[in-house]
Amino acid sequence: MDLKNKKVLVCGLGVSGIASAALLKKLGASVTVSDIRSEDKLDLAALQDVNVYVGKNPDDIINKQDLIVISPGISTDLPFVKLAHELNIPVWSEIELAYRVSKAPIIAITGTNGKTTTTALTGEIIKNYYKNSLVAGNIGIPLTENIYNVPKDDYVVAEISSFQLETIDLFCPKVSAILNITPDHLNRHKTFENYCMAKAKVFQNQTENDYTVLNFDDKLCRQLASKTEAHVIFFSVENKLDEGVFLDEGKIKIHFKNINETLMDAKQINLLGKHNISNVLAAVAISVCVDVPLNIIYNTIKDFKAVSHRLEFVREINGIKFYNDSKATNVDSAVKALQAIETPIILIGGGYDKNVDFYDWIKAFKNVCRLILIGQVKEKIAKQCEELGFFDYVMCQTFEDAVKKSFEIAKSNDSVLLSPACASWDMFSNFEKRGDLFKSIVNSLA
Ligand code: UMA
Ligand code: ADP
Repeated sequence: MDLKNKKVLVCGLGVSGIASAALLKKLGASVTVSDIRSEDKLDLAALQDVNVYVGKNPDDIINKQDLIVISPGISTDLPFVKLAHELNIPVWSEIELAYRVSKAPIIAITGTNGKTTTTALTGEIIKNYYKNSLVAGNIGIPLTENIYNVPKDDYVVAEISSFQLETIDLFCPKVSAILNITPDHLNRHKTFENYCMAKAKVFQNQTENDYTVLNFDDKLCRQLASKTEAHVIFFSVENKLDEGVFLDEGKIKIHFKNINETLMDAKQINLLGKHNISNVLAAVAISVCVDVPLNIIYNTIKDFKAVSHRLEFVREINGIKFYNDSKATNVDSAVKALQAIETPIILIGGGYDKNVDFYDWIKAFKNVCRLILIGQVKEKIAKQCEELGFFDYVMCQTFEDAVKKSFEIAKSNDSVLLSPACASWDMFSNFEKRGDLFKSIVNSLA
């Protein structure tokens, strides 16, 4: 679609909306921006020469548009989105707009957990070979912000969420990857099936000239292999594969694209837990798909460290190790943290209710000697703990009290782990604020 002089409505003025509006202006569109927040709560300074419609949903102006671009945080269930569909006005997600203008091929990494870690690592590898590549997307930098400038021979490495995939049209990555699929965001997608379908959209437009990288160890991912037209490359920590990237007796092996090599020993990875080996295998598979030399892949992995708030080691005080896993905002990620730490654990958990249950998390409490519960969902978790016969929990009203309590209870050789299995939005504006406060309280305890 040639966007020159087209009337485009950008919905949501967070980072995605602002970047979309700026790009659309550059493309010559006539842009209106909207947000449910009022003008005094918005930072409109970055946007010039746009119409502004704020303080409510844009139902009244939908019929005047040629195209709607919506931010990922906006639910497609809202009446104005349905109205646009009824009027046959295309509704694009921000990543669709980015795809339409990109000269460079896109690597799209999705999954319930491990997206940021895998995107950050893959991004480092790709940039070490394709120097002008871009790392962006759900990782925090909107795809529309800089994608326009990436040369055609480099790559865009994009972390992609289920929210962003809901409203794609032609979006087609050269390489897509689905790392795993477990229940999350059910307050938005309503059913697990809808959530899986949103994830699978990442490969809906791929052809046999593209690659879909899938986790062989995750049953749902494995089953998706039959649904993509692209060349499937599996990765696996648990199984030796005829074709793919896998762990064999502690070594990472690559067996595809006429390569049959051992890349490295998994002990050389500076990340905790088997789940992180899985992330590394995915990054290797993606990088081999786009022909990065193995020595560059190896050297980048060897130097890569945990991204903040992902099972991040904070410090040791009196023999007690403190870990910040604030980004564990769902059950599966929190289970992985418990599996990665071998000492007795004082666990801090709870937060915002995303309409999931916690039984699988509680069943993984093998090393947990005390659970400290916080947040909106603490009673629900306590009830489910009791149903499963786990009574070693205490409740705290504030986050500060929870961290101090953990220090009081912990003994030398224990670990204190903030891995809440919940989003932070009941007490914090985001998981970074929660993790940063954890680190600063821990540092003050010393
Ligand atoms: N808004 C409306 N109407 C609504 C809802 C929201 O107008 O019905 C407005 C809000 O008032 C606000 C704006 O929309 O001004 C916020 O838009 P947004 O929520 O889409 O946020 P952005 O700032 O654009 O950030 C988004 C992603 N946010 C979400 O998906 C919720 C960021 O991921 C992403 O980094 C960024 O785009 C760049 O791509 C965050 C996230 O939490 C980190 N992602 C989820 C996750 O990782 O689990 C999916
Ligand atoms: P995402 O961007 O998908 O949220 P992150 O890399 O930010 O992924 O990690 C989020 C949480 O999930 C952290 O607690 C991290 O330790 C955990 N995690 C990372 N990789 C995996 C994985 N492959 N499977 C399960 N949990 C994971």
